[in-house]
Amino acid sequence: MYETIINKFVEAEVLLDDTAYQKIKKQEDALKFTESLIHRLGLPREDIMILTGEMVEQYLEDSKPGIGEDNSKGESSSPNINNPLSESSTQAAPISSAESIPEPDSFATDNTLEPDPFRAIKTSTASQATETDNANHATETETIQATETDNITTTTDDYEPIHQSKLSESHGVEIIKDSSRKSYTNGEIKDFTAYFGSRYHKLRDMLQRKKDLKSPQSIQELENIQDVVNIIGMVNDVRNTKNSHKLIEVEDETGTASVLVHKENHSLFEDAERVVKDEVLGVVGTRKGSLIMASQLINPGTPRIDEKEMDFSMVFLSDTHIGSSTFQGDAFNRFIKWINGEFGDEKQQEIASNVRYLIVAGDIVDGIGVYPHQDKELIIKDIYKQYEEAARLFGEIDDVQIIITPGNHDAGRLAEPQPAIPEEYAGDLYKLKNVKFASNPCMVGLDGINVLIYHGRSFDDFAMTIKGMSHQNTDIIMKELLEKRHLAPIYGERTPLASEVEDHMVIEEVPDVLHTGHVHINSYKKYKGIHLVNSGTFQSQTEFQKIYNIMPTVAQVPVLNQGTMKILKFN
Ligand code: D5M
Ligand code: FE
Ligand code: ZN
Repeated sequence: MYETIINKFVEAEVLLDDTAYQKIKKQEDALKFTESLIHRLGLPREDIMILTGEMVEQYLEDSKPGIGEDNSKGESSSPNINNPLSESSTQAAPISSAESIPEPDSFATDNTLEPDPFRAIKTSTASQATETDNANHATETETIQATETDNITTTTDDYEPIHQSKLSESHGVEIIKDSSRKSYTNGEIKDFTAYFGSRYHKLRDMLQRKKDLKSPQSIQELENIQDVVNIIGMVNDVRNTKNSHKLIEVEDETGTASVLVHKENHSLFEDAERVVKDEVLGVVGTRKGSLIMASQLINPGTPRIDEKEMDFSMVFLSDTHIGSSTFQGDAFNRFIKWINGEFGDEKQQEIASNVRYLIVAGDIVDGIGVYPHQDKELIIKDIYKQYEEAARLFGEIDDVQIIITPGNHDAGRLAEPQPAIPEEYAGDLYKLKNVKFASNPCMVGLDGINVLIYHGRSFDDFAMTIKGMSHQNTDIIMKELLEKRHLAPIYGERTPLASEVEDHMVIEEVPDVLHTGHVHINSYKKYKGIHLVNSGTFQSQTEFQKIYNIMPTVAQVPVLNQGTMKILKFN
């Protein structure tokens, strides 16, 4: 019942301070009292109002028969929009000091209007990576000097690094995390609960390492806390209020709470605009009734890492879409020749000679029946034959270790985490001695450089949900994934997620490289020492992509050559 009362005030954008809340609770029919009080407050107002105990007293006074009627001294007081209670009373004094934010006395955290130096969700100040062309007639090489995109000082100083990967002495391919073998689900509801429980606890552990969240309260406990509150919750819902503030509903194991972010608190509001459903978030704020006025929204975050030395190169591919009539076979053959050291100028051949690893991050083949009328665009209409062709092409690559992970066009389970492409579909590929298969997502160590590989299906959800995010700027989304420490937080939209007993999509270890694909558009940025790379495609624009106005960057292959990113063009 008290929740209903609170929700009524939330809907009306009225914050209750504690004395008001206590007084309302004491009323005989608190719900009815609430309704008539809200009615009296009137709607709409320009801003959120704070209801104090004094204002409730005043309302009670005014409601008494006879009282207030003879207060009029002939002056007609004009209605005060910020103080609707005073409309019925010419003695507005006790009420008039308690209205809209910001008001230091009634709004305890007036410092929320100041930019907070410990903010964990950061404004993206992405500066474009500068590109230098080393044009060549055969192929083109671009060295991309990534400018750092983050402000170093913001989160690192309140962060205790967790599990940072150390420079491993290991050589060769080490599969650090692969969910293929662990993945199982019987689709029961209890798995669903276990899945979100696993997500919550993994991320809560990370959040509790933050200075401001060392001893968070449970939501249930909040009722007894007057002052600053710190909670860790999973986001149930995020929406705009009538007056364009942000209302975030969070949940922990003890209950739910509504968190309000005021639109005039600009930097915090920007953070709130990047909040998505089902992420796990730390909230610091002040309690007003059961509503929390946020002063900080805190992400699990990613610490800055030291870049490791590398004396070799790794090549990033994805979305080859073999089997599609739009697969660019000629360009791909040039790529194969280059990686084998038989194509390109001297410099490019030298890069090729450094290459030890090739990662293919999903959509190796075009698959069958992935979208309506796809068969019209297929040159190979049999999934087995598509993988045979893939095996023929990748089989031409010598002396390079290849790692293949699935995408949404590949055979096998579609729900993420996707186990490795099953051998029954890709027998010939499995026969190749230099090919290893892993899940999507997975973490592999390549001579000690840890690469987190994720196809990127959740980019569709971010592009759809968050202002300023799109398929054209996946680097911004990748930064957000790292800060949220989750590869696909939004449940139930475009990214199918399997409710496993454990959430394998949590980014438990900070990688040296985050490699994604899916959007068919190359991107590269460096963020906190981490290389963020999207490897584009070898498929020209499809009819489907025409509808969505997706302009792919075709046959442009990123190569991390001894620590420096270069793009080689084969079209
Ligand atoms: O994805 C190829 C491109 O199409 C990529 O940019 C994402 C985009 N895409 C994929 N599915 C959708 C939907 N349902 N809506 C909008 N855009 C989409 P691929 O995985 O290769 O098909
Ligand atoms: Fe694709
Ligand atoms: Zn895809």
